Amino acid sequence: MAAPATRNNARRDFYERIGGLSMAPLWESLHQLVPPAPAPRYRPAHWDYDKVRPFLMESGALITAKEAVRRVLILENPAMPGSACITPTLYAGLQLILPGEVAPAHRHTQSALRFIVEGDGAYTAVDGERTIMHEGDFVITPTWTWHDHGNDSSKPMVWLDGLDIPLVAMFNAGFAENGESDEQAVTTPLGTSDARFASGLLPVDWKPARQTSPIFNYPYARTREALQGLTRAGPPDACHGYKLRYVNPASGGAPIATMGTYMQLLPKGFETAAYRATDGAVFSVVEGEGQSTVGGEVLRWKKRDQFVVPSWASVVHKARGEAVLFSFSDRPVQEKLDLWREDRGGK
Ligand code: GTQ
Repeated sequence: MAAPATRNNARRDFYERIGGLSMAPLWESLHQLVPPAPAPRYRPAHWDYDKVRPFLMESGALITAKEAVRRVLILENPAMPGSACITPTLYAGLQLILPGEVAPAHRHTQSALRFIVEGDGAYTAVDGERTIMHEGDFVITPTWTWHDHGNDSSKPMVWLDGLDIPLVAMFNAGFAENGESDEQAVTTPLGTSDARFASGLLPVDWKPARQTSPIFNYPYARTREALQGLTRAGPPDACHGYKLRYVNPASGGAPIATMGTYMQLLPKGFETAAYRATDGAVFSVVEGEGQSTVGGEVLRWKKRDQFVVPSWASVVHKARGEAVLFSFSDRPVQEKLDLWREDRGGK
């Protein structure tokens, strides 16, 4: 072998020459390409609603929902500037609809979830049926379904948008169309999907045509009742407190194929055992206040705040009073691909 300097020069020269053929030496990047454990290049982050809300309201005076199509302030991971991503696979934003406004009908292959942060009484329409939204409701607009949003109430309405935009972009599978009118025609009476699918019953001859849930609003009143019931039924899980996942009743899978959604209750003063999983997750605080220590960083949160926990970062949640947290992640995708892992630290 030649002396190190000569050898390094020879290698650099070699890399340059093969670069001309669009080739590169694997041995220079193998450890990065196949890391011994996840080494995410994004960070924990927290958005304080008291700081965010004035800007949201200011955006309401700058542009109408109609002109903007969707008046949203994107929550971008501070370690991924310009990406419009909150994690490498997920998009999140806060959408504002003022009284009397309509966000016009369109459809796209990206799936969306809405988690209602503030306000009551606005609607989302999905493929001809409307649902009225209340704080804490979880609403889906599945892939390629027509959707428009409108606010017939007297107060601003704010929700967290979660979309699989980065995943769809990675596959180059994005398509979108605008509707012919701002508001799509209502063809199905209010409450139909709820009546047909949300009571542990299904229409007798109904067969699912896709992975998406036939329920498109999972109201907070029911979710809260379920959590409350759990607290009476047994002790909390060491890592999660009382945690439920939203489900497509026709399949047992996630309501949206690409995003898992969860709601958890942390009893007063409860501190979770250290936990990590390969799905990075976006949280929205529904009730209470507390803190999460994420990879050693302390995020202090309260009702209506949003925060993000990266893949494989160790997380410990601590509630001051009783607290309720909504979250979403790409876990169903990782599970489909046999990739999802968790580390409960023995608990
Ligand atoms: O409501 O359709 O935050 O298409 C980003 C893209 C919301 C929506 C977003 C969208 C939407």
